[in-house]
Amino acid sequence: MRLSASRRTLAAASIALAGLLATAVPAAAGVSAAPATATAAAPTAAAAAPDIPLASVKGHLTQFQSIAAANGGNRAHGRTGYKASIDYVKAKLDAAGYTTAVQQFTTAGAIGYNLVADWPGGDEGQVLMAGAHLDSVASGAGINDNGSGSAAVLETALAVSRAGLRPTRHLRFAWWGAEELGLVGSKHYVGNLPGADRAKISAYLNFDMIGSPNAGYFVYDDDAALEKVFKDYFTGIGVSTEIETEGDGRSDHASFKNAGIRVGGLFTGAGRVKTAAQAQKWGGTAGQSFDRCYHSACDNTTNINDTALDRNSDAAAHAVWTLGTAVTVPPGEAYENTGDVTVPDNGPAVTSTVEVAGRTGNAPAALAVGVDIKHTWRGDLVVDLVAPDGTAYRLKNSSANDSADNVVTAYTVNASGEPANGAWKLRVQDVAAQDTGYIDSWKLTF
Ligand code: DTR
Ligand code: CA
Ligand code: ZN
Ligand code: ZN
Repeated sequence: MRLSASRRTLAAASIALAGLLATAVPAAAGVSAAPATATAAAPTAAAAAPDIPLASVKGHLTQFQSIAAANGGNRAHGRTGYKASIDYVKAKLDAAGYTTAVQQFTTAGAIGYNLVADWPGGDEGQVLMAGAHLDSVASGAGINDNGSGSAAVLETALAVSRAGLRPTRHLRFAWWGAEELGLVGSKHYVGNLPGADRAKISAYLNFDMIGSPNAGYFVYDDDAALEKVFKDYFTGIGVSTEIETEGDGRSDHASFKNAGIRVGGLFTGAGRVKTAAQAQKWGGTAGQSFDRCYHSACDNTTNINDTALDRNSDAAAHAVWTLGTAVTVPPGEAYENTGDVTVPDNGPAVTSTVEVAGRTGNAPAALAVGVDIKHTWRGDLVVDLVAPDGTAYRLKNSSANDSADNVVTAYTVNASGEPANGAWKLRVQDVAAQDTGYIDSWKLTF
């Protein structure tokens, strides 16, 4: 927080007073701080996920509707409307700088197509995938099922390009063919992926029906850490969620899960009926199915709940940004994330994630947390270590008097009550206007 001249005088006085009173930034229980040393560098930092514009997502749905109208009323496998859908999505991604590939396969006597788009950069040994099936059933345009997921994944990929995101993990997006015939496209992709390449996929996120008119907010519960990324997002916007219970195997994530790959995803419901309790918390109509046009001709652009589509599109982007800038470090002593994360000035907290895996037991009573934040007037900053179960350990409080730059400090936290494995986060918030910065890197040493 940069001060005007008059406020600097006051600040100087209060610093002197603070010195006399020997007050300091109170260290939270179990946390001690080594003295900070300051260095500065120009950041090219990754921000938090941007808002995904609903209008852009709906623009893609309008295109899908037009494609269906021009191709016999559907976008089904083996029909011209499906290949036209592939061509539309591919053109957008090629123009946005993606490396795209169309994978062919044959089923039900017709050629099917998967579209795979890689965002250049990131660790090729840690691939984060997000996908959606692009095909509809033959009876209609398939706007909610699954234009909604396809459009949200497309717009998230385009947002990555607009942001010039430099993720720590390599990002790969995919649109599957012939899901409606039994997950055929995604099964073909996973089945033809060499074992070594499958092992590089950190997670696959699936989005199939995320704009249902009588929407529910369901999160896949196949993987606790991935489920938490989505649940935390919805908690942050005040929306409660339920775990998706319409049964495993019902969409393309099953192709990945069956190959031992971690999966997560979102769903707003299909033919099942919304209960009174669900209507109470989510709105909509009890006793009516989540999507009355499921697999029907009326699954067109009027068959979308804008609020649900918007929320789920933003949640998808949040997950891609969060998981895309996280790292999974093989078992060892030090676990570090060097991805830059912009800290919004006087704004919401941001996090940088390190996934610890392969350890046994709890974290140590003297867990070393090395922090490197480049930020002028570091007194603006509040810094916490957040354990995988959400427990927060305060590392640094804000201070109106600490005008020095950068937080380059080694903290020690008594984390002996926390299981070692899981997604640990460094959470940083700038709580005062002016002065900006970014998380440069941070490290856990067990
Ligand atoms: N199989 C999907 C719809 C569907 C039904 N249950 C779930 C659960 C999770 C995701 C999707 C679905 C389809 O008809 O495309
Ligand atoms: Ca949005
Ligand atoms: Zn379907
Ligand atoms: Zn579907």
